[in-house]
Amino acid sequence: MTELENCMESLIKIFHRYADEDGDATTLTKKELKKLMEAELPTFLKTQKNPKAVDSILKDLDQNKDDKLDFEEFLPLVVGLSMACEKCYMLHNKKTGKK
Ligand SMILES: [Ca+2]
Ligand SMILES: [Ca+2]
Repeated sequence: MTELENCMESLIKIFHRYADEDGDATTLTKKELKKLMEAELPTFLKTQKNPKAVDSILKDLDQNKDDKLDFEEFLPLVVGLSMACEKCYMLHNKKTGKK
């Protein structure tokens, strides 16, 4: 498998690992999302000063308003964070380049 294929597989595996906790592996409940973010995105979660960050993230992403995230609803979080990371990466490169 290629590096990108591995990344996609990891993403799917991580989603299902946490989604499976209540027996319904197709969706993440708020509790499962919180666990996933605490374990897999601790750095991002630390930058969120709002203690209800997970709640508002869930609300933002939950398209069909069932208070759960399916894989399709979960992906924009990863995409959004990746875009933010990429910006930081570019910024970081620029900064170190200037020095
Ligand atoms: Ca679940
Ligand atoms: Ca939903």
